[in-house]
Amino acid sequence: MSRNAESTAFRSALEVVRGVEPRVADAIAAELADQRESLKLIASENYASPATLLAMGNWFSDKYAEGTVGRRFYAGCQNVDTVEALAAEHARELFGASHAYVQPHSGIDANLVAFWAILADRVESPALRKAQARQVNDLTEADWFALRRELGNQRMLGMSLDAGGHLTHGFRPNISGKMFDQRSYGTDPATGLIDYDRVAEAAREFKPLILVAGYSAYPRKVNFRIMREIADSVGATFMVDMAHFAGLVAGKVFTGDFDPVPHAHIVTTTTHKSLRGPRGGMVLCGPELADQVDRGCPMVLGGPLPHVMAAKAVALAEARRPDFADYAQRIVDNAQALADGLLRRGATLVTGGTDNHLVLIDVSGYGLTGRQAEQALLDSGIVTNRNSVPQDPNGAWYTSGIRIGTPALTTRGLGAAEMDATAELIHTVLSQTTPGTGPDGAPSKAKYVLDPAVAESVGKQAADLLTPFPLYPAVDLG
Ligand code: DSN
Repeated sequence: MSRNAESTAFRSALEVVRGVEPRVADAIAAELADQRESLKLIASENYASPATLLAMGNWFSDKYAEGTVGRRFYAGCQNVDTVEALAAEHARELFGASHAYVQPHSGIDANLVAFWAILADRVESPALRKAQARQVNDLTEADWFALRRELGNQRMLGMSLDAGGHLTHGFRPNISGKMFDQRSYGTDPATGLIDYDRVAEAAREFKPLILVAGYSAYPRKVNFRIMREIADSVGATFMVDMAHFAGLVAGKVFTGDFDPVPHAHIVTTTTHKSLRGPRGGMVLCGPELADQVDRGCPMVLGGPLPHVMAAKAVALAEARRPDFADYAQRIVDNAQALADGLLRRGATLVTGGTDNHLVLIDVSGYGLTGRQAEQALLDSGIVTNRNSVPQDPNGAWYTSGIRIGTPALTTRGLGAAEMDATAELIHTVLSQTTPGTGPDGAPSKAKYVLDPAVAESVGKQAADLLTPFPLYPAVDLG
């Protein structure tokens, strides 16, 4: 697409929206302006291509398509079949998987599809068969307990949330923690790294039906070959949630023991993080689980989102191009440059560095909670999110960590020099912020004090850093 065509497309779209509800058009334009101006370091976010964004804004949104390609519960799905088949084909080719299911609307949906596929494959349960005929959301609490009794309180072993795992891997307030009798493995307190011997020991003791690997805040590679051996040693199904690092797998930065696809029985992912596609999810598996995975809708999902599947096909096609491998490598190079810059300036990093796309700063070294640090950085034009660190004394709300990631800034074109400058800006803000007090004068985990002149100066430097790397440079909304 020519640069002119991109600009015309987005301008025309906004003009049409503005004709109906100008406030929505204004909010869309304001979102682009905000994203252009902010130093976005949220590890789970990215910037999808204009082609991916445009593939979502069309009449595919109007179509119901429950079922799978060629076996729909609605007539007239021939064009949806085309885009779903294309997205699945690109996914299979990109990741070397024998089966891809591209309907999940999000990461949790992808994980629920995988959980139910594994249960259906492994457990004989009349209640489960009954449940499969209905939407999961229709089940009452009593139904859930009956189902769980019949399924024998199946067990799941996943990485704990504070060690970097994800809430859908069995965290109690999440449905996964209610579906399963769950136990978690953590990281070595001395190194912050996964201790595979401890995982094996937990697996031997607990004998899970499912062993889950994957993370949202662990800054290191995981050895999936070893994890598979552990799963096999206790007869568990090995599932990997690669949502955060799918782009690094697609770009062949994670290969061999670190590529989950050849080692796991089933792999789930989102499509919008390092993979740089539209918001959504996906499941990859071998032939054994394919039929059950394809029952995702209606077992777990509502009608598929054909417009998003069209965008997944576009983004996956982009990820198959040779330049995506270069992009994926630059994500990791940038994360390492950022980590080195922070370490040189005295920051404490969980595990002492990174070998993926993210860095986890333990901000207790600056005398701050994650919440204080997050807000002070935001005041200074740096967008991050607070995150627990292992054995976090401040819990999941205030936390002691700041998670930063490089997929988005790498998409804009920033490199090692800009990462070092970013480390300097982060360090400046964190070292000049002090904890504040509440109205009663008591220490507060949320309040903080940062000289507005420092915030303004850092904000200006952050904006200057971005100036040579415009976001969506071809798009001029006028
Ligand atoms: N919320 C995503 C993240 O930020 O890691 C994961 O679901």
